[in-house]
Amino acid sequence: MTDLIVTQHPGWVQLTLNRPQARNALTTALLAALADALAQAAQAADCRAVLICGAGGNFAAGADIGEIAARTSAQGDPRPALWAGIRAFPKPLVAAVDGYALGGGFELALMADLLILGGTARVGLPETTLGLIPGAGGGQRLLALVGRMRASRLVLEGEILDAATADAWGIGSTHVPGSAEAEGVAVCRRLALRAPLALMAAKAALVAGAEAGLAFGQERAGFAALLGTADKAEGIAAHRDRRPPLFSGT
Ligand code: CO8
Repeated sequence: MTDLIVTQHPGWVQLTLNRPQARNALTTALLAALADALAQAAQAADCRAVLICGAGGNFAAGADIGEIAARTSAQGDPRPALWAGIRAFPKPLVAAVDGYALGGGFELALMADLLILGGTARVGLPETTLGLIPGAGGGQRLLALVGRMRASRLVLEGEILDAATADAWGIGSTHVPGSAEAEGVAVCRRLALRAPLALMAAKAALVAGAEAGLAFGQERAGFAALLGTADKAEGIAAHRDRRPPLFSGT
């Protein structure tokens, strides 16, 4: 079974995260497959938009916690370059969020140009619950969307929002009562009929304007510094044992 299903449609491509047994948690291998598929879609003249969705009723429950547990230093970590590759995709990127989009999964959805919230969507950045912080720019992108106080509820308190609240806060481009994936298909069909050069130029300007001044480097450095802490080890152990963590601040 492949972890990323690539489906070609007329004028657009659908990428389905396919680790439903692990709530589509993003392993390095899955991130690499995603970055590679997007690089190919960027080059393909017959692809004018990409839809990312998840198999089994969830988008993605974050970076793979097993991998994060094993990594105690940022040295040699291939993931920042993979995230950068995903972010550099120049054509319209649509994220269809059904079920959970947490941690790195929500960070991925926040990189999209259009984020569709389905009725079951649940979004959050619970990294601090694990003794970590968002590491792929998600905290910064959320800050830009909802402002500092609301971003702090997710980032500092680990709050998880339902679809209606996320929509009310301006996190989604669209909120549908049913399937986000079905709505994403409709959106990509429309995008595939629009002027591709104009869409790329428009996306580049929107991203540049929205992301100017965000502290991506500081967020990434904070994540890297926390990888080797006792609190990260305790946060992940507590998550696995389904008990409240006891943090020491070391
Ligand atoms: N990683 C690995 N496995 C996972 C993950 C994950 N993030 N999430 C769920 N799974 C696995 C579980 O371990 C479980 O496996 P098994 O059946 O073998 O025990 C299976 O998926 C099903 O999980 P649950 O039984 O917990 O399913 P529920 O439906 O009860 O709950 C939840 C679903 C709420 C999504 C729950 O699984 C959960 O809380 N998951 C963890 C969410 C989380 O903390 N995410 C943040 C991870 S840290 C992160 O994303 C950092 C990003 C940094 C990016 C920068 C990199 C450079």
